Amino acid sequence: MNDAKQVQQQAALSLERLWPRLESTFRDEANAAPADWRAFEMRLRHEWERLFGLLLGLYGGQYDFFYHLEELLGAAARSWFARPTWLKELDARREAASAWFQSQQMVGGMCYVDLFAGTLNGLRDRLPYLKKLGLTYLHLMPLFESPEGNSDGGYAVSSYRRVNPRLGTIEELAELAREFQEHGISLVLDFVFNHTSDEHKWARRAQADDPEYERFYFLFPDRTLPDAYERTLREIFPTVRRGSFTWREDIHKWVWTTFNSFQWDLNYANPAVFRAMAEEMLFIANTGVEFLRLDAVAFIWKRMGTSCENQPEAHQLIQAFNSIVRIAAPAMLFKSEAIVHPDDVVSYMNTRECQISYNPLLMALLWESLATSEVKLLDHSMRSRFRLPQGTAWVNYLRSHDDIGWTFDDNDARWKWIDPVGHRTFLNQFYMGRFPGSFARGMPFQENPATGDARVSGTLASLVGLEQAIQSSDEQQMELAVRRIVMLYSIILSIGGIPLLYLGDEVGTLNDYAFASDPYKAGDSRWVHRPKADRAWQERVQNDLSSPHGQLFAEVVRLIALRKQQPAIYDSDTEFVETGNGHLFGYIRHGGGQRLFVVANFYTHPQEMDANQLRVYGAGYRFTDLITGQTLTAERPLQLEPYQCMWLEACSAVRGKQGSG
Ligand code: OTU
Repeated sequence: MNDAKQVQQQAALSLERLWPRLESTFRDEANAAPADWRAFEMRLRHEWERLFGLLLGLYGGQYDFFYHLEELLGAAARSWFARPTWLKELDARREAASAWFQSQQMVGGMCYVDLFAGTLNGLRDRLPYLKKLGLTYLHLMPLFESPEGNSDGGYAVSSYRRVNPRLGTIEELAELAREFQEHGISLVLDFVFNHTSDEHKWARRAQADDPEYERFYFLFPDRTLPDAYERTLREIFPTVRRGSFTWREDIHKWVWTTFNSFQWDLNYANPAVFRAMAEEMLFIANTGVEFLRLDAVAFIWKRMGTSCENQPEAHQLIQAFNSIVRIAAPAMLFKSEAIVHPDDVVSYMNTRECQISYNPLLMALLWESLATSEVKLLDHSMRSRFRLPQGTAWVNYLRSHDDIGWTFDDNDARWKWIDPVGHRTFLNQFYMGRFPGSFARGMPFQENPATGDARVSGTLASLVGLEQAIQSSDEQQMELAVRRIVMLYSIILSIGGIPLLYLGDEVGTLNDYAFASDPYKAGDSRWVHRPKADRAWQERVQNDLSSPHGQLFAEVVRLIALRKQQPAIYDSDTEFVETGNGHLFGYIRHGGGQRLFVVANFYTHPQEMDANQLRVYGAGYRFTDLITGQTLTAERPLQLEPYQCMWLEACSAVRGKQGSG
């Protein structure tokens, strides 16, 4: 008998034993809501073999495996009974149309509750603004209880069940989720599951020498194991402290801390950790989250002698979490946050693991093309790396709350005669404004003295040159900066996947250097692009078309609305094309009876594309550029202004669409 068969049999046998026990535990609930119980049973039976197989692989060797299994199923059932009716209705709707998030109607936004709107209730007041932008997806940065002072912007969670009291309550969060859902906006929250804060009750118990909770983390009495691990670890936050371990004088132990020293890595080799975190996850799911952003997915499994990133078990863990969600909160999907090598980024994406993922490669290479004015690396990389497994979608972004890291593949670069190491140094210099002629005003993040590695902080507007242009009152540079932003947005809005706006960028918010005087933020340059929204200013400039901010805002709103009218942007593949001009990036989208040829000029000077190529890629002779509304013919070469992006549709196709109503 082969392995798969054996697992199948074991799965069936164990369910035969576990199910009656579950039935008796939940007899009262099942009697009160028999249809609910049947739905749970159906989903459980459907998922069981997969979930069992995954957990057996991860934890089958543990003496208390079946105990954890039974507890886990109990938690799933409890969570299902506690799931609000509106979410159960959403579950059914989402299951019936599982590709819903691939629609061109999707537009994402992200913000910090406090910085954007003060509190959760304040955020509810901003609903009209979010709707004006056309958002259908809103990622709220970590909002659970976390340490006072430095909490890594909330990425050090002290309780997954209590909202930070400065922002509101868990009830207010649930109300917001429901209200926003009624307005077509899906809530996105983080699952910070690689680590907890050192103030989480589990960490507190570990600090009090409780052996059960010491096993939740990685604690070491001396440097023997930390030294052995560090031989192959990458330093993630080298300016916080060297290495990945922190000495705790109070308990006389070294603690594994991949990120800040107050973020304690969880030990998923312990089945109790998996079970405990699964329960926290289900609790979060029941507040009304539709996309759970899995923070730092790459790091969750450690193995001596490896980088402890992207281990096979990391995938199995996410699949197991996913499987539990399919049983007890099926509307919820996973978003992967893996800012790692492009091959690894894609490895988290499939319907059984993460359905959506940040696209850090597109993000980094758009910035790369902007710095070099050339699209060869972008074009070459996208050709082989943009395609995704069925049922998954990219989240395409220009800026997030984090730094920009240059995560392209070294061989992709070499293929285009680019030296990857030297090129990264150039890109860092360029965006830190240290390169002659650079328009950018970025700041270094986590510069590693040992390797010379660094990443870049800064707002979209400051990185494309708006800050510098405004300071020197250079109107021409201001216009170019706005054009750069509009071009970049035109790409992420049309390339396929969910475009994601970092709120504030749509009005060209500049860097805010005030963080340097806050002792809790000074050491982390990412705060330069996390300013508190100045609402009075924003309302003033937003509608002022004489200001670059107002011009930008109007254009962003218009482009978002335009995207939503293009069936070609729905799902399907993107075909990248050779434009014959090193400054022009081009791709074709087709679907829903429409064909769009998108071309973008990454140079500060006007550029041309050959008329023949236009005819071939555009499949026609006369075109409408949907962005300007201009009609053009392929009798002459295509002319693009500096940083212009065109969405070209052949005129016959336009007529066809009208004809079919
Ligand atoms: C994530 O980012 C969050 O987005 C950050 O805001 C947090 O600080 C961090 O996790 C810890 O919770 O290093 O610079 O390669 O994959 O996980 C950002 C590392 C980060 C990334 C990513 C991490």
